[in-house]
Amino acid sequence: MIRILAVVLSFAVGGVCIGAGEPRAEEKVLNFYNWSDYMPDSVLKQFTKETGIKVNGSTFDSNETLYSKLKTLKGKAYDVVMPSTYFVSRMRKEGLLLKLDRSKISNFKNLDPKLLGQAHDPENDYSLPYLWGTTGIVLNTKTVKPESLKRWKDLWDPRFKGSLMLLDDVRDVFSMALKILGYSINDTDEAHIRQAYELLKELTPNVKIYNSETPKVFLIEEEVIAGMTWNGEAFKAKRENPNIAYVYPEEGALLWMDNLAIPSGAKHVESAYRFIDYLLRPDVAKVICEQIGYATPNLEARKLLSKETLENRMVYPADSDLSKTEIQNDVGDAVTIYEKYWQLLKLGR
Ligand code: N2P
Repeated sequence: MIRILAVVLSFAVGGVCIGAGEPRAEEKVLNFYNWSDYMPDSVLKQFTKETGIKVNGSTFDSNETLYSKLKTLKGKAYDVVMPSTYFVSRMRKEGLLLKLDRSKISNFKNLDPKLLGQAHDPENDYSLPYLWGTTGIVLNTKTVKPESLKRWKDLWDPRFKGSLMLLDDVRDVFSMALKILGYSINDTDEAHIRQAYELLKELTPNVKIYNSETPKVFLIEEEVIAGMTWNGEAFKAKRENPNIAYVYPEEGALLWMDNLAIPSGAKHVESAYRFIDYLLRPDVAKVICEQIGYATPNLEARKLLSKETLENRMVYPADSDLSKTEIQNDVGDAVTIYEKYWQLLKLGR
């Protein structure tokens, strides 16, 4: 009876039941958990068309949300996820990611060796770069003169009272303050993080909104006149509102990279490999870069990009834009210190 029930159940969940003892083919489904506004629909549709694999996409707006979902659901609900470098470190150390079988990723060869083998995953055993970018200053040239807003610290000017947007992202916001103070954005010293918090408290009167899900909307609709954002969000906003400009702050922009990974509890591992391999195809990576407005780590795709994209500093920073930048790394246990001050800041204490 129990056996019959098991067979019926496995059928009911949509599995292709071939018969006792034979391997069960994987369901043609992929559960993809990605940053919001980070993948063109056309790219997902094309994947389904080519493979017959249905993509169930859902989105998050911070690494912290992604991490807590993976923790609570033991990574079972998703097949492909997109942590930033510093969360790859944390997730792989905690056993949340599957060790990748490179033989299933034929397009690995297209990736820029300079962006592989980084500290967060030295052998890229658990993650592969998807896009990289910066966090910098955004402004609306109709109301703010670009010459008047060149430094992070300029955002503290009282003329911006109640009119700025900051990312709803603990590490980005604290990194800005740490940069102003001359510390590393990966600082783990509580005294320094506290100093950053004190500085950020002084910025509070200028902050109208914290948002990471749809920053471009607030920019397009001119609900804020300046602030902090990710380069691709400024790129997408500028497409619809030509007054939007992006500035690499003098103290240094923040550098980050987001990565494809398979959670250790993933149920559709074959689909996950096919998807990752598809995303690393040059023609696909090119469309992603051009539509989403972040730089691709795919060298073959880069060769296909228009001159216009390659020369657009909102997408590809010039070398000089990257002077003084630092890449965000895992801060280990200090993450709880950041969290504590972030909560205080958001509560206005
Ligand atoms: C896009 C999110 C960019 C990710 N909405 C920043 N790491």
